[in-house]
Amino acid sequence: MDKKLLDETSKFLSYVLRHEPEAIGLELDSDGWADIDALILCASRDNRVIDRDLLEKVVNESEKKRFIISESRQLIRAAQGHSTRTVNLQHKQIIPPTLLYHGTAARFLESIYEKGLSPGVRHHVHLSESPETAHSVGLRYGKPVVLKIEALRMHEMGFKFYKAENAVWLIDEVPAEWLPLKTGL
Ligand code: HQG
Repeated sequence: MDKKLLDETSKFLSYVLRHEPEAIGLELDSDGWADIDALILCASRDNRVIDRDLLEKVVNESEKKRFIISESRQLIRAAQGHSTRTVNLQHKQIIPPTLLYHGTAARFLESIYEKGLSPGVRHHVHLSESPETAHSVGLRYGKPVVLKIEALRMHEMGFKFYKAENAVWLIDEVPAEWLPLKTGL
């Protein structure tokens, strides 16, 4: 199948399953699930031809495992990254590894060191297990910088860490005092 079609459909799914379901008249439940038949119908009203075959391919071929289809094969949701307030995904709270990494762009550092890492429009700050992944996340916004976060120590101090179904780590915020010393960047 055409890679361009897969990419476009993936972007469309991110948009409606994470951010603006109402843009196509779709309803998500509080766990973020959308009915697949309803999604296909709403998309077709928006002049987008999506069928189950295409959806399954996007889900299976997403390297980041962005989307999940339910066991019943009737529902689909984004694993993480939501901004829509209608969804309140209960991620699994678990003990993090010693270190986690946040990838960002150099131009954000001044504000980050002033205010700490905040989720912005999303529901959580995103962290990765590997510095390489964090590096590629940072690349999306400019000159990448990888911030090393002492996750286990934060957990011991009472911060809650969650892991999404696609292995992205989530935290509500990282206060500035938990950021690595700027001189070490
Ligand atoms: C930055 C992708 C200024 C933050 C990736 C980031 C990820 C601040 C940007 C997932 C700040 C938000 C999430 C502050 C944080 N001042 N800037 N106080 N606090 N920032 O895209 O983490 O392809 O919402 O560093 O792989 O970049 O969508 O978050 O640069 O897992 O599946 O504000 O998105 O996955 O940007 O990326 P984002 P993110 P998908």
